[in-house]
Amino acid sequence: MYRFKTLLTFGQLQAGHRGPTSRYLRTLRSPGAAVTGSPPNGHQARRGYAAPVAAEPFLSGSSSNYVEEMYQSWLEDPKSVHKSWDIFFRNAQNGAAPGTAYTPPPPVSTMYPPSTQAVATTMTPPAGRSLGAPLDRRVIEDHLSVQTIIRSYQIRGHNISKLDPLGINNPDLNSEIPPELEAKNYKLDEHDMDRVFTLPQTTFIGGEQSALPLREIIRRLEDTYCRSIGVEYMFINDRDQCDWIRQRFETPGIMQFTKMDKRLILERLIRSHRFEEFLARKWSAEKRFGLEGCEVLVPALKSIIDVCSGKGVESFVIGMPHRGRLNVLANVARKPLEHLFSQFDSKLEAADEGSGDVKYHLGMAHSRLNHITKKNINIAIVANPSHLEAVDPVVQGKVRAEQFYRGDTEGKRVMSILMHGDAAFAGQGVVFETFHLSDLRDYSTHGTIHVVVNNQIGFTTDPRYARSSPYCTDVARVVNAPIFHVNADDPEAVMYVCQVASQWRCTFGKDVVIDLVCYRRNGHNEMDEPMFTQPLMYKKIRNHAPALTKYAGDKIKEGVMTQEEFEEELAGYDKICEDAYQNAKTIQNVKNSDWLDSPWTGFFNHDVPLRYPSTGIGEDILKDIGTKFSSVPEDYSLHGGLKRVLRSRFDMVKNRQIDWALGEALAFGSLLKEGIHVRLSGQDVERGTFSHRHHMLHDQNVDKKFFMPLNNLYPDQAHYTVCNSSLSEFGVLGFELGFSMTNPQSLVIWEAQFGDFHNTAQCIIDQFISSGQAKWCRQSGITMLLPHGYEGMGPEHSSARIERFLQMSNDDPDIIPTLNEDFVINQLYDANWLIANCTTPANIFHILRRQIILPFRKPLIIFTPKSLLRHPDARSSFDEMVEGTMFKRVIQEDGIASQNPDKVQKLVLCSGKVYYDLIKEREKLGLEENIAVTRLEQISPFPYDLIIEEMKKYPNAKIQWAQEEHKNMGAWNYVQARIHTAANWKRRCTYAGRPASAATATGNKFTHLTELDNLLREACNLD
Ligand SMILES: Cc1ncc(C[n+]2csc(CCOP(=O)(O)OP(=O)(O)O)c2C)c(N)n1
Ligand SMILES: [Mg+2]
Repeated sequence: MYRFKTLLTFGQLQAGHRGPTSRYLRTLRSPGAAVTGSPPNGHQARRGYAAPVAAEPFLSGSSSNYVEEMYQSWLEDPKSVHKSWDIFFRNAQNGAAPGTAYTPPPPVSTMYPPSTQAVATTMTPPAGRSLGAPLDRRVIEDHLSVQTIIRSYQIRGHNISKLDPLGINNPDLNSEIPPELEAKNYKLDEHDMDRVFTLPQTTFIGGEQSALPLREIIRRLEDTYCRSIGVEYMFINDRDQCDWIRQRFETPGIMQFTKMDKRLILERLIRSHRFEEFLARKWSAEKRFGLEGCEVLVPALKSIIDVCSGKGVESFVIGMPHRGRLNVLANVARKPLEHLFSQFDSKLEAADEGSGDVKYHLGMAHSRLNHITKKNINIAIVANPSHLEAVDPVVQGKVRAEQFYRGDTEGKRVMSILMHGDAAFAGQGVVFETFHLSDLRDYSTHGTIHVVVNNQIGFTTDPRYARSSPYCTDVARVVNAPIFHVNADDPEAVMYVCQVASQWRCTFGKDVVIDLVCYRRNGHNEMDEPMFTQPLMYKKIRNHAPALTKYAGDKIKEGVMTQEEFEEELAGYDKICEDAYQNAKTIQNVKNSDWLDSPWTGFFNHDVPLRYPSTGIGEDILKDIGTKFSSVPEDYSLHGGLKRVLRSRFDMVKNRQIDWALGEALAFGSLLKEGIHVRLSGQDVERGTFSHRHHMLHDQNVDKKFFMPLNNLYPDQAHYTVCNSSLSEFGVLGFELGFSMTNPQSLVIWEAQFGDFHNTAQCIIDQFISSGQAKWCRQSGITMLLPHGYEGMGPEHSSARIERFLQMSNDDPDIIPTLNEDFVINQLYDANWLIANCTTPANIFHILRRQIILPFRKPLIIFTPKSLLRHPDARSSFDEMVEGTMFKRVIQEDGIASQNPDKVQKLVLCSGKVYYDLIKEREKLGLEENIAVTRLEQISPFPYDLIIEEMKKYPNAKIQWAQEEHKNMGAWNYVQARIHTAANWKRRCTYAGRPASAATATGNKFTHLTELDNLLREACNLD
């Protein structure tokens, strides 16, 4: 086994080597007749060969495939191979010294019994030697060479395929010919071209034939691997999958299109082409990021949708960048053209809420009949920001959610299509993160079709300076996705590749990449001059006919369509555009909600007035869920420490008390009971980073045996998903955001390991979460749990950067909203997101429930504690959670100070765990009568009503904000302005906290404690 592996590795290494350019096999080609023979015997792949084969001088590493096949045959039946191989394997197995296992074979006449002469004749000897001569070492060597040639084309043929429509670039950034594809390296010459060779089982080029002349072998390999399609798949470590691909590309004559097929391609190409022309004509000074140079994208996508719809897919979720987006919206998703065209009108006012977005970022959702399959399909194009590739994980999350709610466990009914630019696909790390979700149990979407619009340029940057990998698609190799490179000027090759990719996705449920090698006819946008930076390329493009011109010319010649029909088609589509253009003029305003990618039909009941909800539940339910959550399951051998955790939970429940973990679990459990799906995702969330959660109880003796209490509460409860994610923030947060977009009746939570790690997902937070509703009218209840707190753990792990979230909150610091009975709910409704820093388990229970019970959805950011998870004072009683109770936006001082408020000299406002430090210090100094400490639990939107009330209660008190974060961080900047506004600018709020700093926290324990001491002293200072 080891030896064969060594050989294979050596062979692959060889395949990766590039040597000097010289004549290669293609130059030897000329037509040759095929020779028939019996197909090679099938055998089971089985390894166990331990002889020192690699040491044999006549075996090069690249012969391994052939030798392996021989060896497998020999293992099954020693007579099935030539006697020389039989002797060789016997000698090798008996431990012959390197170089001595090989014995020259006997004459061919003695090799085969008469009945197998047909096979024998396929092993034609070299020129000048008669058939009767001994089948010598040369014959074997030549056969091995042929096997290697076949394998080399399979591995490297794509490197020399004709992919660039302009004929100037190499999509793999290398113009050299791989040495494996050079004849001189095989000791074969023109004389050998008509010799017949047996084909190995690893090729389908023979069709019905098992042997072919070398000339024909090479011709077929060239046809398959070196024309308009470059198939890159030999890195896939699954023989069946490789065979599946080989069969679909190598089988002679497999790429066939009927006249109807070709007509359809042409019609679709006409639409794609003329759409851009129409826009260019009507709005010549507008940016549209046109598709010119890759018009084939539209028929390509339509072909993918046709095939997958035929295989049962009902819903397609598409993520795509700017390039060609308008065309795809119009011609693939069938956005009404008048709506699209109206977006070009600068005089239209917005008719509904939201600040909107530019037209090439907007999304949409549409249901329609697929005319080819006659089935109904949904197509959603997900809205996205400029940030390239950021939408990838969002699309995947949305797809996963759709699959989940439909019970589509294998992704047969919902799928994603992701489009990419060549520069972005190679350059953006989130692409890699998204690929790594593709095969994970709770994140897989069971195969995505990726389509790269590879126009061989990124804005002004040449690919040679945009990536270090040969192809822009190499990132996909990490997940063993086959990659089909194809020349976009060959529409039929493109359609074929799309069909195979679609079949692949529907057969294997795995990702696949289509690399449309094309060009960009104009500058990056239509206003951009490409000749500044790519003069040679653009001189070539200027003289390069569009794909439609070439394809139409060919097809008219071929009789697929007459010239008149072609012109009618053009005129017909132009008229459609012109009519829509006229209709667009009658549109008076822009409706942002027309561009929603995830409409929640039935969720919004506008007849019911908005109401702030109670979120408490019956004590019996609290007790029931609490007990089930803390019971040791039968038949599970649990860790002793875990049993102790469960026992202490059990005792708390008995005493009508909860800690943090129980508060969270009771919120989840009660929502699950009410039919709300809860999904908690993030790094190590199942146990919890701080070992406080334990939502999966692992058996100590049996692998993969675990118990999930929250999935075993009630028979008709909703499903609870808790999943440890890959070590990604950008990808996983994007994914969960996408998941949250599908069904408003679900609580979707992403937890950061430590709050500060969210900043590697900043783009999802800035571009999607904080502004998604304003830009795209899209609501999301995505909930982020960000562990936060200064506990002396250093600059990282301490701060979840509260200040950043608050800075992006949309409530005005200078305006007190009208304080009527609807103030609270209206304030929540108007907010772009909700930000909280809770100090009690009851409050975390309520805020999680409020997320679902609110009649609308807003992202929720919760700064969650670390030390408070086990703090003896951070406990709540069932009394704070029963019916009639609700989330406390502010927890007012309720101690001694509150009983005699006039005497209070200072009102300290704070948020989060510092509260516990403050009251301890106050107690230590005996200032309970003098200082009131009030907690802001919901920081944003700012609870003006309650803070005004609290400040009025202590008319003689100074007001101070105390925080453990540095002065330029935490909530200070946000609350200062609002506290002043709440006080009608009549009372001043001072600051107690750490001084401004560049780093979020000190790395020095002593400094940490000194700083804490100072801030507590300052907060309790009454001078
Ligand atoms: C994350 C990010 N960085 C930079 C940009 C600016 N930008 C917009 S398009 C573009 C080039 C994209 O090239 P490519 O991915 O090949 O797509 P193409 O425009 O060629 O279709 C760049 C750098 C961006 N939009 N997003
Ligand atoms: Mg590009």
